[in-house]
Amino acid sequence: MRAGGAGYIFATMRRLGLLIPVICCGLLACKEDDAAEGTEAGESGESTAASSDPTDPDPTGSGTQGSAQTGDEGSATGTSATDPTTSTASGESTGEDTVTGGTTTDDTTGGPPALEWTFDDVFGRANVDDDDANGKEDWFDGRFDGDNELAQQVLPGSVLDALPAGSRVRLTLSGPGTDLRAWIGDEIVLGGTQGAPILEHVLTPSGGDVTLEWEFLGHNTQADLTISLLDAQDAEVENFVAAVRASPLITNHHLQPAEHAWVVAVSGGQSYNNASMVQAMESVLGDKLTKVPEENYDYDVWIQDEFEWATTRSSDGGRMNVVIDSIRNRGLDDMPEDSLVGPDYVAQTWGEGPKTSYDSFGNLDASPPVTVDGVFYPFGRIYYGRYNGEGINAKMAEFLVSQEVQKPFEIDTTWLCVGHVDEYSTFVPDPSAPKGFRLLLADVPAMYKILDALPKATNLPLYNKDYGYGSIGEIVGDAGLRAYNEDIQADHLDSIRAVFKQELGLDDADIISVPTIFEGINNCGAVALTPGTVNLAMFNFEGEPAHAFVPDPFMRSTFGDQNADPVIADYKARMPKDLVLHFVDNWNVYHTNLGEVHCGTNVQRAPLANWWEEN
Ligand SMILES: [Ca+2]
Ligand SMILES: [Ca+2]
Ligand SMILES: [Ca+2]
Repeated sequence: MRAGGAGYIFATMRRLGLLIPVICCGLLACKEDDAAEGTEAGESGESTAASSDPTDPDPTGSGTQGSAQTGDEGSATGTSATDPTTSTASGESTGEDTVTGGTTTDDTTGGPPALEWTFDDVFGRANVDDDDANGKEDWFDGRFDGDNELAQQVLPGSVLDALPAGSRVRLTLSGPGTDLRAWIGDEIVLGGTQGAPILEHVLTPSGGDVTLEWEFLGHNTQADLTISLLDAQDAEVENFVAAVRASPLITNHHLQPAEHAWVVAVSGGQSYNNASMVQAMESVLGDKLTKVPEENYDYDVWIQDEFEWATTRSSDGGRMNVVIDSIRNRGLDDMPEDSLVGPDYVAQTWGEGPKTSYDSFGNLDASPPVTVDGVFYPFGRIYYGRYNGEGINAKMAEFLVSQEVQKPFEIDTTWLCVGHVDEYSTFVPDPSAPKGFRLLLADVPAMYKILDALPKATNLPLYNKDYGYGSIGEIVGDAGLRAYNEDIQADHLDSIRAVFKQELGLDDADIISVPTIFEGINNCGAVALTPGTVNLAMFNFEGEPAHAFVPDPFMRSTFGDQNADPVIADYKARMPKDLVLHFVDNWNVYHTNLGEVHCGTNVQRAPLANWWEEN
C-alpha cells in the first residue's frame, strides 16, 4: 500500500520489458500505517481559482500569503501511482514492451544498447516570494528574469535524439493541476493557467534537450508526471512516472546550527530594562545578534511569539526562508515585513479569526530528529499546545499537518495562563546523550527537593518584591502553594512527560527534569513562580560551543553572586557538560510579565537534512 497520502510514488520503470518498481522517496516520516496523515488538510479549493492565470493583473489570490496552500494530496497520487503488485499481474510480460525500431532490443540478441526510459524527479520549492519586488507573489507574475524558484527537469537529448523516427513524447500531469505548472520557454505546457489546467502535452523531439521548468503555488504540492513514448502511430510503447513535488515547509529544531538571533532591547529605566541580558548575548554573538529597537514596535518584547522561522529547499540547492507570521499581531507585527522579507525571504500567515495566546509561537516548537516505532523523522516532530480543540489556531495546525514530514502532535497547554509549550519544555543538544539531545521538562518535586534542603531563613529580595515570599521558609511553608504545585505535577506534567515519551520515542534517560514551581493566577491558570529555566535561548552557531541563555532564578539574597545560588548550582549539575550556560537577569522585563528568555528571543537556523533524499 502507499503511505503518506501522497509522498510515495511507485514509478514503474520498464527496462527491456522488465517491470522494476521504484520508490521515489521524497517524503519522510512515513510508514504504511501513517497513510491517513495529512490527506485532509489541502486547501486547493481556495487557492486554485485565483491562481490559475499568471498574467492576471489582479489575482484575488494575492491573499495567498497564507491562505493558498498545498493541493489536495488525496488526488495528488491517486490516479498515477502504479502499485507494483498489481502491475505485475496485469499481463505485462517480459519482452512485451521492448522498444523496436533500432534503439532497443533484447540483450540476448546482442543488438544496440537498450533505451533507458527514465527521467529525473522534480524537487522544487513554492514560488511564494517576490524576487522582482513588484509587490506581488511571483507565482502571479508569469515569467521574469531573476525568478529563482523554478525547478528544471531536463528530458535529455541523448534519449530523445535516439528515438525512432516519428516518435513523440506525451507528458501527462496528474495531481493538483492548478497548483503547479511546467514551462517550456515562455509557454505554460502543463498545469495551472487561465481556465482549466493543462493535463497533457505532446511534444515532438527536434534535437537536443527539452527542459521543463516547474513552478509551484504552495508548499508541499505534489503531482505525478507520466512521460510516455509514443510510436509513429501514437501508440504508447514506454512510460515513466516522475514525482513532481514542492518542498514541504520545515520548521527548525535546536540541533540545527543557529545563523542569526534577534532580541528586542528595552531601556525603560531600572524596572523595565534588559540591558544586562542583551549585553550578555551580544558579548557571545556579536553581530550575529540583532537588537530590535523597542520604540519601533510598541515596546513589544515577545519576539519569539510573533514569528517562527522555517525553510523550503529544492534539490538544485535553492532555499526559501519563510517567516511564519503569527496571527498574534501585536507590536512586532510589522517587523518581518520591515526587515526580514525580500528575495527568497517571505512572510506567510495561516489562520484567522479570534486569536488567542495559543497562537503565539512560544506555543510552537519542533523536536530534534527522532525515531518513533521504527519511523525516522529526520526533521524531528512539530509539537504545539492544543488540547480538546483548544489551542493553536486550527488552520495553522492543519497547515503544519499537511506538510507531513514533521508529523505534528498536540500537547496540553490549557492549564497554563499564557499557554505555551516553551513554558515547560525545550530541547538542548548533548553530544554525549544517546540521541544527541536532551528534553528539558519542568518538574515540581525537583524544585521542592532543593528548597526543602535550604536554610529557611535565606532572604529572597526579588521574590519578596513581586510575590510576597520573603524567604525560602515562606515558600516551602506555603501549604497551599505546595498542594497547588503537587496537583500540577500529577494532573499535567506527568502526563505531558508521557506524551513526549510516546510521541518522540524517548525514555527517561533522554529527559532532564528542570526544577520549577508555579503559581496560579485567578481565572487564567498557572505561570512559573521560579523563573522558568526550561524557557531558554539556544544559540549554537556552527563551529562554536552551544550557548544557552537561561533565566537567572535569583534564589539567593545577593543578586550579584550567582555562585551562591543553589538553584543555579543544581541546574549546572543537571545540564549537558558541553553546554555553555549564561544565567541572565530577565526578572523585571520578562519573568514578572509571564515570560522568560526564550519568549524574548528568536533564532534563524540552517537546514540540515535534504527532504528529497530521506526516507
Ligand atoms: Ca513578484
Ligand atoms: Ca520567486
Ligand atoms: Ca526567490
